[in-house]
Order: sequence, then structure tokens, then C-alpha cells
Amino acid sequence: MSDYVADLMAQVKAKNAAQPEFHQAVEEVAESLAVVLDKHPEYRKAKILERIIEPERVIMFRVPWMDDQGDVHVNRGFRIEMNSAIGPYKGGLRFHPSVNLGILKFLAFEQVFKNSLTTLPMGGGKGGSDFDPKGKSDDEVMRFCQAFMTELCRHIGPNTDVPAGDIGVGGREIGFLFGIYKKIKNEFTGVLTGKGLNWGGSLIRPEATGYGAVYFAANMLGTRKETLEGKTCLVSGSGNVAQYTIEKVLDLGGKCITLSDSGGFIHDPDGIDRDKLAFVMDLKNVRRGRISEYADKFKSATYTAVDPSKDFNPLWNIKADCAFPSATQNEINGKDADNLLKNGVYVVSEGANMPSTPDAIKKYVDAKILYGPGKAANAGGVAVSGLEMSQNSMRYGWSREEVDNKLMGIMKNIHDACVAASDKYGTPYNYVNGANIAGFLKVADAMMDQGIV
Ligand code: NDP
Ligand code: 2IT
Repeated sequence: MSDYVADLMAQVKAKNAAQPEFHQAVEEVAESLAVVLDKHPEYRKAKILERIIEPERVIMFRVPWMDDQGDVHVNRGFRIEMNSAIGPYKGGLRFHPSVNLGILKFLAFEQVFKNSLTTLPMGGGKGGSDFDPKGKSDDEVMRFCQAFMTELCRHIGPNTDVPAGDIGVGGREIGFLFGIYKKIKNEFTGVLTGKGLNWGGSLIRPEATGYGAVYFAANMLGTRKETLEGKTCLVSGSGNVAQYTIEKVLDLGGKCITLSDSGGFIHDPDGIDRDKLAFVMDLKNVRRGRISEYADKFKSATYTAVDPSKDFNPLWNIKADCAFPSATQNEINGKDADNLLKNGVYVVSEGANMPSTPDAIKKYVDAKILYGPGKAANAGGVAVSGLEMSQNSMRYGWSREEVDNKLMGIMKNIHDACVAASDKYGTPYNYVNGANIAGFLKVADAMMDQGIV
């Protein structure tokens, strides 16, 4: 670690105590940028990185709501408005009991670089709540969303800050959030993305993150003149990103053999085909059940409960070619990475945000496998959110093919930008450095142009 990065990290840790995920995300970026900052003393003098690390604004608020039994609950709501140098704050909302300030700050920080990589004019933000939608009725989720938006609506707007979904926030929640925003503001605007198709949503937005992560993997394989045809893939999670990852892998001739949730994972060596995927979509999106039910339904599959206190996850210890971690942060540790490599995995394309620990990343990089970090590989979701904003501004909608072609083009651009930046700064085909450097430069130059703000 250079002296500059060590000093910076000491300050970040002192100033942001008890935010380990935020420290982790900043350290990875700072290490990639050390060489850029050496070549560009003007960025250092203007304290560009120091400013990017400090959110422009953090909003924290009380969210009181009443359950179906008439009991009152109090959750905490957040919106981190991280950086608006290149566009309005943009990023998802996460509803999960683990949500806290440090986790949302890491996500907002990653989002700044990711959004810059998309080439679309979007700044970075993230928000959410420690509310747990699991086991709640639709009415309870609606009342929570209304209470949450009653405060959040003061701070967002189509030209200011445009939230979307993330863990625990899908089409149902975006609907409830949009409805109450519209009522309070008396305005029909593109203030959220991931909207329903007949009220301002974009085709391909639900598919975009998963499809994008697979396009990114295909682009990485292309550098070795290979494709996804015939490849066996491990997928974690079973939500939005995991489901559409499987759909696109099927389209491209590959086979996915795992899915998971926080309880455990299923392994189906025959592959998750389109009928089985339709079952999963109904199970998770309509019936809101658990992934273990997959193994009750399909005899080709086994279910393994995962003990989080163990030092490795057996999901990552299965023979395969590719892995698409699509659940949550730090789901692959160093030991899991060793297991992946031992089992022949040589492509890791991250649908989730920061799913690999620094230890795991070091092992991928040392082994020279094709590793696409989340801020590049999962940028397809926010990219199509950006396209949804454009369509809302034009009051016009593009066809499925048009949006999918734009998504494919954006993922290729991101891939190529990572390759070019990593090459220019001396670490060819290191997508970690490439994504961090290419994402940074556009934001840094915009901040230089705009003065000390
Ligand atoms: P969903 O809520 O649709 O699905 C989340 C899945 O991950 C569920 O299967 C969930 O299982 C599992 N999961 C969540 N938290 C944990 C945990 N702590 N431990 C184990 N499993 C967990 O979310 P998405 O599919 O939208 O998001 C998945 C990942 O992709 C996240 O990292 C998100 O930030 C990232 N992402 C999402 C984008 C989007 O457009 N939606 C865009 C870019 C990145 P369970 O039901 O048991 O909680
Ligand atoms: O992490 C992410 O990029 C998202 N959850 C999607 C954000 C968005 O604004 O579409």
C-alpha cells in the first residue's frame, strides 16, 4: 500500500468508525487510483478523491408504520446523496434488516463509479431501510412504503435524485412508492425507475442487471475467443438479478446449476431450464417462498442448508466454468475463492455489489481469471434505469429490441473502457483497476471543471 493510500485509509477509518463495508469499498478504489493520482497531481491538489469519499448529503429519518394487528413499528430510513458531478443522484433503495449507514455508504460510493462507467449522465446515490419485507402482507408493505416516501419525497425529484430497486425493493414496492409520491406532489414524473410498463417503466429494466452481467461475462470470454455456449455456471441468490442471469445464460447456450437464498442453496446438475426458471419466478416473485421448495418440486436437485458461521459456503465448491454471485456483499471469501479456482471456475461476473472479499479478489487476480467486478459487471441495471429516465423525458418508449441493443452496446463499452484504462495504467486485463480508473476519471474531470463545491 502506498503512503498516500495508507494515510487516506487511516483518515477514512477514523472519521467513519464502525463502517467496515465502506472502508473496504474505498480501500479497493484508492489502491487502484494510486498510480493515476501520481500521474495527475492536479487531482490530488484539488482533493478530488477526498471529496468523492465524503457524501454530498446524508438524509436519515424515522419511518413509523402500523402492522395488520394494529401494532406500531419504527424503522430507520436513509438516502445517501453521494455525488452529483455528472448528473442527478441515481441508485437503488434496499429494504433489508442488515441495512445501516455504512452499508448504504459503500453502495452509494460504488454507484458513483458504476454510473460513470455507463456513459449516461447519472450521479451516485443509494438509500433504503432496515425494514424486513419478508413475511409481511402486501398491505403492510404498502403502509411501510407510504411512510418511507412521505419523508423521502422532500429530498428527491426527477432532476435531483432518482431512486430505484435493490434487495427487497422490486416492482411491487416501486409501485407503492410511486403512487404516494405522485399523490403528495401532484406530479406524474420519472422520479423513480423500475416502474410498471403502463405507467412509465422501460422494457428490459427488470431483466437488465442479470442480462448485463451475462453480456459482461461474454465480453470477457471474447478476449479469449470463447463464448458461453456449453459453459456450466454457478449462480447465487434467487431474486431479480439471479433470475435474469439464468435466462440470458440459457439464451447464450450455457447451463446454470445453482440458486440460493439466505437459508441455503439448490444444486441441479441437470441445469435450470426455462420451465424450472418459470417455477422459480412464480415461487419468488408471486408466492414469495423459499428456494428449498425447488428441490421438493424437482427430483434432479438437492437442497443444502448453509451455516453462516462456517468458514466457507459449499455452493462455491462445485465444479463449473463460470460464477455469477447475485445475492449480497462479501458472500465469497478467500476460502470460497480457493474452492472456485480448484473446481475450474475461470470467469466471475458479479451481479451483486461487492460480493467478493478483498482476499477473494486477490486470488482471482493472482490466478489471472476473467474477473468482472460488480461496479462494471452489474452496471446494466442502472444503465437501463438511465434509459428509462431518457424515455420519460421524451414521453416516448423504445421497443424491447431497441433497449436490449442499447444495453448490449453499453456493456461492451464498459468492458472495453475497463480494458483500455487498465492497459494504459500498466495492469492489462485487470478489470478491477480498469473499472475504478475509468469510472473515476469522468467524475474527477467534471469536478475539476465545476470548482470547489
Ligand atoms: P432481490 O431482493 O430480488 O434478491 C436478493 C437475493 O439475495 C435473495 O435470494 C436473497 O435471499 C439473497 N440475499 C439477500 N441478502 C442476503 C444475505 N445477507 N445472505 C444471503 N442471501 C441474501 O435483490 P436483487 O436480485 O435485486 O439484488 C441482488 C444483488 O444484486 C444485491 O447485491 C444488489 O445490490 C445487486 N444489484 C441489484 C440491481 C438491481 O437492478 N436489482 C442492480 C445492480 C446490483 P433471501 O430471500 O433469503 O433474503
Ligand atoms: O446497485 C444498483 O446499481 C441498483 N440497485 C440499480 C440502481 C438503479 O438506479 O437502477
